[in-house]
Amino acid sequence: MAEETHIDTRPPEGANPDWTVPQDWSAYSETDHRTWDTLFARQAKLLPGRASQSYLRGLDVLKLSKPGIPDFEELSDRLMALTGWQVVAVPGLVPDDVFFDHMANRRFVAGNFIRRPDQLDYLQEPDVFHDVFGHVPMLADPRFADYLEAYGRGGLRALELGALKQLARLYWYTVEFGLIDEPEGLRIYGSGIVSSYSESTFALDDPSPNRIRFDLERVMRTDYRIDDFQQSYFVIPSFDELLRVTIETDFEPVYERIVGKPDIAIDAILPEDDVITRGTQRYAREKAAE
Ligand code: HBI
Ligand code: FE
Repeated sequence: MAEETHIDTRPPEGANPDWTVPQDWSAYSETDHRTWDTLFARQAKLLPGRASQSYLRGLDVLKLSKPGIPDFEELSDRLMALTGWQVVAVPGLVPDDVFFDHMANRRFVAGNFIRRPDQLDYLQEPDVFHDVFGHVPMLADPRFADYLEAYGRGGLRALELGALKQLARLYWYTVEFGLIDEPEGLRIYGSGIVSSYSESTFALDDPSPNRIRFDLERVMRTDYRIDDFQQSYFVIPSFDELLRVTIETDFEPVYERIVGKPDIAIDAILPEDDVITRGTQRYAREKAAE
């Protein structure tokens, strides 16, 4: 999730000052574990040939196909050995500065709750399926692991510069809803897509959304929506390139250049865009007509 979060700054009852809580794995019910298994089985059938090689490799090396909700301690042991990241449990959305500080220290915050069986297809807050199935496999990729740490550091800086909106857009259009151009074709690496049954198809196959080659400044100016499919997806050439752009670019001059320019609408295509798919926006029009 990468929506500016308005949370009061005190951690909830029973949470640590950094908002972490024990995962309390033994407290999960059979229903909780079966919900994870149902969601996992649906995506595991759908994603080969759709998700990026790196995502599928992460799913495999982290042994996430084991039945039931993963135990964060076991998962963190495997992840730590691969890229130095660990998964820490939080009760829900945490304040931006807390979120960025964990990320800058290679701690991925994951919701410790799971959606109810009647919420299979959508929920607002990131639950353990969105966070662990969606985000964690990519943390096994060394370049992406470096990218997310750099993002965490950049987030703390963006808070100082008042540029959170621009940085949250970068997160949204890469970490949450990013596509990558692989030799076999476009593939998904964004967590919001890989953890969604319907969007895993929509993002690659539907003629409705735009698919535009990634450009840092373009993405930082582009609005997004948190409650429905995206109307534009941005495509990176490789994780090396995404990391290079993020590490090498001093964001301050980028923020200064952008601050005077208008935001770009979620369905817009600009003359300078390198367009892969000029979307029909049929889906958005039909939703608007509802
Ligand atoms: N907290 N638990 C949690 N998960 C998120 O994805 C998250 C968050 N707080 C802030 C946040 N995301 C975004 O607003 C930042 O990208 C700005
Ligand atoms: Fe997320």
